[in-house]
Amino acid sequence: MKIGVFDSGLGGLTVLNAIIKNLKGAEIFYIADTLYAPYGDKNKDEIFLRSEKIANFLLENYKIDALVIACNTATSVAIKHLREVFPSLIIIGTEPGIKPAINNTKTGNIGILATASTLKGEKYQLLANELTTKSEVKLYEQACIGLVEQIEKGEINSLKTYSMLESWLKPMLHNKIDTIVLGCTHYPLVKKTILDIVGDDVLLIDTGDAIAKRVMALSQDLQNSSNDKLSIDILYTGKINSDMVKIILGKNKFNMRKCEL
Ligand code: DGN
Repeated sequence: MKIGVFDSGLGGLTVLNAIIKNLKGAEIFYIADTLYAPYGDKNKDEIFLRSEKIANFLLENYKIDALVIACNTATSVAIKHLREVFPSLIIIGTEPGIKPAINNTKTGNIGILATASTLKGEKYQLLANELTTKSEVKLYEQACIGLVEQIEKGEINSLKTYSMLESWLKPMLHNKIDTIVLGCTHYPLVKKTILDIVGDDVLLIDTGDAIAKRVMALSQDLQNSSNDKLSIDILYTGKINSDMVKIILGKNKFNMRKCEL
């Protein structure tokens, strides 16, 4: 099976990690669209255009069987559009795990950390409305402006990143949240810092595993999924922090090169 995965940068690698943990063999082509990152402050048309270009590139060059949008922002804004433009491509999106958060919360107060575009996006709004009208929970949404940029720079443990997170999380603690949804695929990379601030009693929900399960099911369905070798190609459009890529992917082997699209 050939799988295309994309994000604006490093964040989608947290999803890629979850996918490869569960898959024996596949050819994976990951695009870090760093030249156009972050997506969080781009408008709808720009995100449509980038998503479309990336899907086209992966189809033409690598004949992918499925595309994973490893980015909440691009999913929230553009998945509907992509499915219209590429009706025969299997497209798996990423969305904040509000449902598992509702199942977990005891206080009824849930924190949602995401980019401004995700929170404004139609898909997120519909999901949040639908789920909160059916239950008693209250969502405390926080657009984490600048956090993706900190992570892209490799500032996972810096003082600045800590105080940004603290300024968003302290008010949430005040509101007795016991569950936090990591609504951006970059945020699992600062999980430790978040837990340092909120404490281990708060559950953090990220969506990598849920997506990996869907990819697994797909690989069993697809007839050409029998290759038992795993190959990972990381392509990037602008600059990339290659040390961070190595840290995130750990001992997994991968090829890396720049591409123009
Ligand atoms: N990893 C992306 C997401 O899940 O939303 C970050 C998007 C961005 O570039 N801000």
